[in-house]
Amino acid sequence: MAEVLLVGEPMALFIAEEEGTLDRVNKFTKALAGAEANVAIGLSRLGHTVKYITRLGNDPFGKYIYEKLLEEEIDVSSIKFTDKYPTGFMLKSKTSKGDPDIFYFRKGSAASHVTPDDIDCELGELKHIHITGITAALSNDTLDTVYRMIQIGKENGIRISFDPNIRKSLWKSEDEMVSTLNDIASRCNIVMPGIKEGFILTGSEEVDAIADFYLEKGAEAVIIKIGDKGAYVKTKDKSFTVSGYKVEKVVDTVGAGDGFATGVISGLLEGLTLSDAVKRGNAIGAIIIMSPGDNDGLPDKVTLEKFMKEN
Ligand code: KDG
Repeated sequence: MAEVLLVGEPMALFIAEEEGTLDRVNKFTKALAGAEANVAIGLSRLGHTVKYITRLGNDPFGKYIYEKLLEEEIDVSSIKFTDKYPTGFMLKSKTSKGDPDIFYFRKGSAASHVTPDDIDCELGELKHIHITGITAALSNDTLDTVYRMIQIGKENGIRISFDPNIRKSLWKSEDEMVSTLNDIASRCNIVMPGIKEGFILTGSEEVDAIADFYLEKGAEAVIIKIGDKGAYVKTKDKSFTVSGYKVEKVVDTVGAGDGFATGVISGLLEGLTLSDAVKRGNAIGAIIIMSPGDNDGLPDKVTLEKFMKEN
């Protein structure tokens, strides 16, 4: 097993080349999406070994995604192909203001049929498990898989980070979403919500209260993303804010949270302090929003160091 384990749904992503509503756009560029795949790519580019588990349809999107992950030197040895279900895909609009619109074609996809048995039991070098709420939302099987990952982490003393990554359209109801995501969060070591997600999940707008909510439930560290202001961090012993980086021109905000998680996880794997790991998270979060894709902007070590030195 690699240093980091991720399970998720990768999708073909079609990025609008012109502004306007998705039904009106004529030209799209094909890319790869999927929160966990983004983090896997980010970590691999920074030199970490990553195992990514999913199921893909035996179709052109599945082949495209598999090859992309291989190119990124990710361990894909446990990915299964199926003739029964298709690979999901999604559309993303182009916008100069705020977040783009997205539309999914993923219901009943191959990845939503991932089960706990898809996870290898051999641990080897495994040091970190990263989970997002997207995998939890896809189906009962993928939710069970998330709990299996947590069990593996807990039984073997492996650090688990959790990004709620709220996607309301993937859940049956808001109540179910909130209770499930909070239950998962309470079993993980590091919880990383965005401030708006923190409000949805805890009912509080205050970073300190959001952090306390999860610390009281058992998390060791809560890291709340506060947009261009950076991130607020709280553990049992201390709390602090790590300022964000200035971004010249925001091209596309999607993927910022995955870039942030990449920075935090890689920093911790390399022995950085929590504060320095979060600083790296802020840096990668800033770099990624200057590119149109969800992961094309993820830096290698040289690019990351240059950005952090110059900004
Ligand atoms: O975090 C970025 C992801 O949102 C994106 O790549 C696609 O996984 C995705 C989703 O479900 O929105």
